[in-house]
Amino acid sequence: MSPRLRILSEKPLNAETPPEHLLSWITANRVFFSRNQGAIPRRKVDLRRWRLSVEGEVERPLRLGIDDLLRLPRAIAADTLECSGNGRALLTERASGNPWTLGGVGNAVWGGTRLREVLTAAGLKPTAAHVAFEGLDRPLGAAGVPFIRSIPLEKALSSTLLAWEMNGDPLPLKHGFPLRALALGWTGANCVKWLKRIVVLDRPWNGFYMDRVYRFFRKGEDPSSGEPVTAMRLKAVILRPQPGDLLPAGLPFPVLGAAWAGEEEIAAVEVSCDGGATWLAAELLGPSVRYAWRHWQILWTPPAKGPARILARARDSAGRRQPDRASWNVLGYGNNGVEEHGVTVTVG
Ligand SMILES: Nc1nc2c(c(=O)[nH]1)N[C@H]1C(S)=C(S)[C@@H](COP(=O)(O)O)O[C@H]1N2
Ligand SMILES: [Mo]
Repeated sequence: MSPRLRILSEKPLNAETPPEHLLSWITANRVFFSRNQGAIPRRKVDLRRWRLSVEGEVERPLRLGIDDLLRLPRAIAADTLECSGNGRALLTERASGNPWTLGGVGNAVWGGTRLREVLTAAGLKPTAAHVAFEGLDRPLGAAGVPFIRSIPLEKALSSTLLAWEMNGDPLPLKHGFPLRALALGWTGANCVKWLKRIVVLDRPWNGFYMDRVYRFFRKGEDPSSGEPVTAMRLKAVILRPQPGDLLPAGLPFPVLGAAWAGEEEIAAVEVSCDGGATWLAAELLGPSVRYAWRHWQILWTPPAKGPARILARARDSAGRRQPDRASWNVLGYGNNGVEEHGVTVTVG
């Protein structure tokens, strides 16, 4: 296993990207976080035998080989992928699940074709309403439930990619070789890896990974009554300095971070280096591309010796603001609290 990642669990493999590797616009494949509910296939499937089946509420069920996909119009998209549980370990009230801190996120340039091309080729019946995806991974645990997820047809037709390339390389085995779905701007759970089957449905898929998890619910509530996790939430994270770092007084220090907004764009990031008393507009860095994160910086000259608390907050193109505090839910999804992501350093 790569020593560059921080392992949260071995079986299934869950591992996060250390903050220093989140500083580049593209997250290299070898340091991209891994999140799995089941066992990663042991080896790459033989492409001569692999088929993608497209079935359900379609006029013409299809069985597509990789060559069939390569003949479809090509699509390339940058997409920041974040696990719904990223930031869970930063919540003040404990929530169950893997203890992700900052690194359950990464940005890649993905190559493939639009899901719309495949659905159009199969011909949608008027009853079509949701699109479900199933992978080749082996379920783990007593229940042995396969990771099947569905997304609304509107998302499937407007902004979902079927990707076989990641940052210019064939999709690595860990990230879904030979094909994965990417619902652009939505959390990782909506982006099924190792695709073997796409089923068009007249309603959402009914199963464990739709109804019991990936929903926002509170104690005592039925999980299936909770709102499903879809788009990634607006969030800014501080990548440098890190909690506990010692910064020299009187010397300018670039405070660096990243921010993302799901289907929206980052409009602004503000940073406070005095625990929220005063705020400065950060400079946005790098390419501005839909569905991809923005990096940002401010130059801060720490004044007096002692502890200092740094906070960052983002605003998006829809006029939304990042909340001061996370809204707690049983499975700890969507933590985008400004306070929860604050960093305390020592100026010395
Ligand atoms: N087949 C399959 N696809 C899956 C998963 C899985 O367990 N099995 N996990 C999902 C979740 S919860 C996330 S966050 C992303 C993580 O993608 P990555 O491992 O390529 O970073 O994959 C998604 N796709
Ligand atoms: Mo996830």
